[in-house]
Amino acid sequence: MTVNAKTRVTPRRALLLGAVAALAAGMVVGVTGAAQAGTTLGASAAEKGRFFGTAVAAGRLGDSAYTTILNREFNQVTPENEMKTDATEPQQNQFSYGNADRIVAHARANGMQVRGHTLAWHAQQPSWMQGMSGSTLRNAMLNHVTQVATHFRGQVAWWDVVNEAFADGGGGGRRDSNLQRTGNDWIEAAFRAARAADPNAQLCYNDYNTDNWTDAKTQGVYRMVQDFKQRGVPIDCVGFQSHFTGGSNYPSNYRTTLSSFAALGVDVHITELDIRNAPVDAYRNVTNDCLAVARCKGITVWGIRDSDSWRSSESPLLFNGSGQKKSAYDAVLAALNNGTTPPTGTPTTPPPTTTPPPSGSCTASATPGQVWGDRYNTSVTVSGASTWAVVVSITSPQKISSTWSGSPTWDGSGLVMTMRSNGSGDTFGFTTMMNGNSSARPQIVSCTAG
Ligand code: 9MR
Repeated sequence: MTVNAKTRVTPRRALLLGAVAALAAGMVVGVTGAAQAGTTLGASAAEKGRFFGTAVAAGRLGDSAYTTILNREFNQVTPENEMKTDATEPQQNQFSYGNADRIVAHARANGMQVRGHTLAWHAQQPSWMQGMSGSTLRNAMLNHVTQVATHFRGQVAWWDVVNEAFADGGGGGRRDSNLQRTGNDWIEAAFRAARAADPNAQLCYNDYNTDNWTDAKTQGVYRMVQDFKQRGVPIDCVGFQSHFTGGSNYPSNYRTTLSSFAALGVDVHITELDIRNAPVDAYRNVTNDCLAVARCKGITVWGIRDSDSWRSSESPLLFNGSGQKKSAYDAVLAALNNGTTPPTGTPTTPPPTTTPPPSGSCTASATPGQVWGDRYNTSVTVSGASTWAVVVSITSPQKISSTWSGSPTWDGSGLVMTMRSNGSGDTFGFTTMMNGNSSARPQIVSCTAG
């Protein structure tokens, strides 16, 4: 993937270009050497090493009021509907790329990167696919991934390979769907097929209601990404749709969610941002949360003007129906201009793994301790209960060789330890022998009070 000219403009180059343009216009400029604040979302985000994008509808590309804002403000686009399965393969093995190609051509002509959305999803399936099951569906899905990713090879920077595969609610498990019923490995199969078809595209998992770090759904996706990274399943990024309704579901721990996923070794993206009534504070905070996480590489809003939105009655976007900037726009631009440039090459420290507390339960946080050539320590701190049982699992062939400050019992495999409080406080610890696997780390499975 080549970096396009628009995102490659460095602050110094932007300053020089601005100075040259001003001189050409006969103005006298004082070059101070300080980077200028960006005056558009895309330019300002680019100065911070990020993108700022929007969902785009092919049907609106003929609307000059729309394209004026699009071309001025954004350096990334996501086709809102045009790359979904029903659009790209309306009849089995008959592919239809007209509208998607139009968006890609517009993006490339204007120096914008493209996020492909989406290759495998339970929704927006063409009718021929909806009725399929088993290996017939699995093969059809993999063929779709291969064909579409091949068609757009070199033109799509990121693919939402799989969209919305986890269930809402408390279980943290997968959503039931015809794809899920082909076998739990359908997601990794889709990622492998996408990598084979376009080795240079960044491959993302994308979902909604995964913003609150303590939600079971967030933890379920986290465990899947962690597992994929440990087993070498090709995944590069996680998208947080972030369709917020204002106060309640924009969680105060959103930044923790972004940084926790980033610490797994994936980029994180805010992929479909819109917020009911576009509150200034929430838009500012979301922007700052992204800027605070070095691997949060960009923000995409889900439409340009309120009138373009899938929920236009809630006026959730940055431009009103007349194309004027709203207060939330000013807040986002100011946050981008105040933001810091992410350090490059800075190692990320994994945050403690935390289990969400079921009601009446407790929370256990694991902190990495000393590491030797053949073994390492982990300490676990429990909050929310004075007596507790914490279940910890390790990865074979690793083996826990000693523990302290708790009473352990083991399952038959020796890989799952239940540690009970023994009156010595709220912290326990243990040593794990690596036995040749130096990368796996213990997982907190649950914390039960009492
Ligand atoms: O904004 C999209 C709308 O025009 C479509 O009718 C709808 C159904 O395909 O999808 C909307 O976009 C969704 C996105 O693809 C996935 N996350 C939720 C978005 C809003 O529903």
